[in-house]
Amino acid sequence: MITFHNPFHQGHAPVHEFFRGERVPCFEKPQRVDYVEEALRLRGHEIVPPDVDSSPVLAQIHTPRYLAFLQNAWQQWVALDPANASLQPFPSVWPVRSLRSDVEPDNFVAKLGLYSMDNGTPMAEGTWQAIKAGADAAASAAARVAQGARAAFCCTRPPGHHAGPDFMGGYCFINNAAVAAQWLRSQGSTRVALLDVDYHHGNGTQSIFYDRSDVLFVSLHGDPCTEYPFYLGHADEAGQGEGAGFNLNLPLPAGTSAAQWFAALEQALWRIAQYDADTLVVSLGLDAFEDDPISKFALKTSDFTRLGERLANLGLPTVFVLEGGYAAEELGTNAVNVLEGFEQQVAAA
Ligand code: SP5
Ligand code: ZN
Repeated sequence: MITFHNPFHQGHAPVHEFFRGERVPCFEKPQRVDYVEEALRLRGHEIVPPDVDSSPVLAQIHTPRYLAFLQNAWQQWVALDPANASLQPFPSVWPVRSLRSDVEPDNFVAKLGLYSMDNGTPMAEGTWQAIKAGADAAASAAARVAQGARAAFCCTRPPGHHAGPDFMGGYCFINNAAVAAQWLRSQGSTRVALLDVDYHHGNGTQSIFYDRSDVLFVSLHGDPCTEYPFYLGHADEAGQGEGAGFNLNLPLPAGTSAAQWFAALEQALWRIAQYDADTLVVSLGLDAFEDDPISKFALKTSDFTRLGERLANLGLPTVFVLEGGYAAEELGTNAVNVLEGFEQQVAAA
């Protein structure tokens, strides 16, 4: 399967995040994607740079003022004080209920809070270049599938599925899977299914498509009553307006076994088949892995092969987009297992 990689991901390399009030090393680190690319090369897969500009589609899924903020954020941070160049910006104030988010403040830290759902999404000097190239890689993978490829993989970081129309969060800035889905829509797909198998609910993707029926969002994830992102991802969120009935959340308790997880996957696949999707986007988080350091599902390395096989059985043109997964060394094997499970099943069919 062809892989579109992100030539600039290493420029997004913040050092710290917060855990229980203390600064700890970032879980979402450049080595994640380096391990995946190494495994892809070792197993003979083609890796190419992005070949399309995602800009037109970016403007359809994120607001203009949020995109402008992302593009200029680092420059504004350093303009506050040149010494900031060696520090990371973190938000410290947010417009929660009853406060206004329609007026963009001038103060940089206030803007950062306006456009953030958490303080867990650190930026670095190269963040904009990295996230724009990641969106281009997602659009490129979608373009290849729109041109007739059975499948393509977007191997990028930072991930995207927590990023909503006008906010970042959960290590995510631009919603790469939404970019892929919107690209497919612009190229003739009429019913896109977006399946999210990351351990964490894809709140950003859900929000982007919540009132639309042309993109069905289906997610398997840790129950938000106990797991990040906490404030979205419950089973009663079914979509609204035109989108009513086109959002399916399958929350599972922390500690869910692989057998229970695959039973929920069957429900997800059944809904996608019933929708009569013509194209599939997979938000491929690998943090359902048993040894993931921040997650609590129990998939083994061999289960990722089985996941790829099951996805292939849908018989749909498929775009895979890398999301989370923090057991960095094992990410390579787990990612390639999904893609090869998929390819082997296609070849056998
Ligand atoms: C894309 C993605 O997977 N984002 C996940 C964001 C999770 N953010 C909260 C991280 C909390 C880390 N908790 C550390 C627990 C160490 N035992
Ligand atoms: Zn995750």
